[in-house]
Order: sequence, then structure tokens, then C-alpha cells
Amino acid sequence: MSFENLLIERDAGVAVLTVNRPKVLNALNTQTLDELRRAILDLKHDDAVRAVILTGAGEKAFVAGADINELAVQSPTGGREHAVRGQHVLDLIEHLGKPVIAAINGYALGGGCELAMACTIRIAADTAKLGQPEINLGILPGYAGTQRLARIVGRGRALEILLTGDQLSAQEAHRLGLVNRVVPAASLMAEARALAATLAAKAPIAVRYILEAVHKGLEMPFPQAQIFEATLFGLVASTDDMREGTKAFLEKRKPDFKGR
Ligand code: CO8
Repeated sequence: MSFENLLIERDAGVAVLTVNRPKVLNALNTQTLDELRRAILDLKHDDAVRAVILTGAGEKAFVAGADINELAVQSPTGGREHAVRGQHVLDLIEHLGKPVIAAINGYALGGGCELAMACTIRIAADTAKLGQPEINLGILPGYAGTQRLARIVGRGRALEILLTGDQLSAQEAHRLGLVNRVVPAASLMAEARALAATLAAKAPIAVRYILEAVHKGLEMPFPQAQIFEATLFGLVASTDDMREGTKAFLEKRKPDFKGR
């Protein structure tokens, strides 16, 4: 599978996906979104991949948003289609069934912040800037940013970020819970790779069910979410990895999970 605007590297259970349009600060045009969709589906079905890192090419940007050249000429129906397509790609990332770490190496604005929010865990370089500046273009986020941001940082904080369009420093984003960690820019990829390796060594089916229990469960009424969790718990009890995990504990050794 070859891409024009995306780089993929796979090593020891971890795939690194890099949005590669540094001349426009990795802005997401239609083609890049489609390449992301294809790459994510490919990684979903690759059993050798157990964790993914998503980042941007160059030192300046993670993703500076949707490509404003395309937004400037969109029609109402085209704009709706574009938003639905983008939402679908971000849903695929959220529901990949494997952890996706956003390594935020610079600007994560608009669609870039939305992309990071669809990831499982966000690590930001201390030089990164995050925000939803759509309001300054006379538009609103269209890749579910209004929804994910409010769920991550709370309604009041989300409204302030969305209505001012202000850029947040990495430290401020961390204070608000928008990013999990802030690290020196020079060690961002090393930190992301170390976390990805840790997650890649966990039992893949249990990882998948935890992601499902949290993401799907949060959209259900609490009693149904509890039953959903209990059902997944019952299912995971059928796996070789459960037997290996419990046996390894009792034998005082590290487990070797196979994803079965
Ligand atoms: N789209 C297209 N080109 C971009 C984008 C973008 N989002 N961001 C930067 N670029 C281009 C610039 O035009 C510039 O190109 P050129 O060299 O040809 O002039 C190049 O990248 C470098 O950028 P700057 O010279 O502006 O770099 P600065 O360091 O001066 O500024 C900023 C960096 C602050 C990041 C600035 O580039 C900026 O404000 N960019 C736009 C940020 C933004 O508004 N993002 C939100 C876009 S809207 C969006 O994401 C909506 C998502 C949902 C859409 C739903 C579907 C309808």
C-alpha cells in the first residue's frame, strides 16, 4: 500500500503513521483523509500491529487543521459530505481496537486537534500548541470536535476553547486534561515509542475490550454499560491470554500474551 501524504513504519508490534505534508503544516486535504482511512483499516487487520503512534512530519506541526484551500470553496452539500467523511475516519481511529498514541509535535489546530482527540492517549511536546480556531474562519469544527472536546475537558472549558479559538500551550492543555503528558520536544518520539511498546506487550484482546468498554460504555446508560462490561469480562475469560496472565502471576514470571 503506497501513499503520497502519509508515511508508515512498522517495527516490533508498533506502527508509526506520519502525516506528511510539511509545506502546509500537514493540513488534511481530502486525499490525506482518504489515505488515513485506508492506512487505519490496514492496521486494524494486521495482527502483528498491537499499538499505533500518529504524528506529523517536520518539527512545526502535528496537523494544522483541515486544508483551508478546500474549505474556502466548499458548497453546503460538499461541506456536509466532507465533515461526515472526516468524522468517519476519526471514528475508525477511535474504534481501531488497538491503542493509538498521538505524538503531538507542534500545532494541533482545528481538524488536527480533533484528530488528536480521536486517539487513545495524547503526548505533547512542550512546544506544541492546541486549539480549535475554526471560529476565526467563520465556521465550527466538523470532525466531531464540539463533541469530543466537551467530553474530554468538560462543557464550560470546551465552550471557551471553541468560542475564543485561542491556541493553548502544551502545559495549559495538560492542565485541562486535553493531553495526558507533556515532554521535552526532543524526547517526544522516544516517549511515544516507549509507551507504545508497553501497550503492545499487553494482552491484545483485553486491550480491545477495555477500549470498547470505555468508548461504547460511555454512550450507554450506566446499568447497560455495566452489563456490557460484565459480558466482555466473561468473553475475555475464554482466552488463552487470561490463562497465561493468571498462570504467569502465580509462577512469578512475565506473561507472554499471544492475542488468543
Ligand atoms: N490549510 C492549508 N494550508 C495551511 C494550513 C491549513 N489548515 N495551515 C497552514 N497552512 C499553510 C500556510 O498557508 C502556509 O503556506 P504558504 O507557505 O504557501 O504561505 C504554510 O502552511 C505555513 O504556514 P504559515 O506561514 O501560516 O506558518 P506560521 O508559523 O506563520 O503560522 C499557524 C502557523 C498559526 C499554524 C498558521 O499556519 C495557521 O493559523 N494555520 C491555520 C490553522 C487553522 O485555522 N486551522 C483550522 C482549519 S479549519 C479546520 O480544521 C476544520 C476541520 C473540520 C472541517 C470539517 C469539514 C468541512
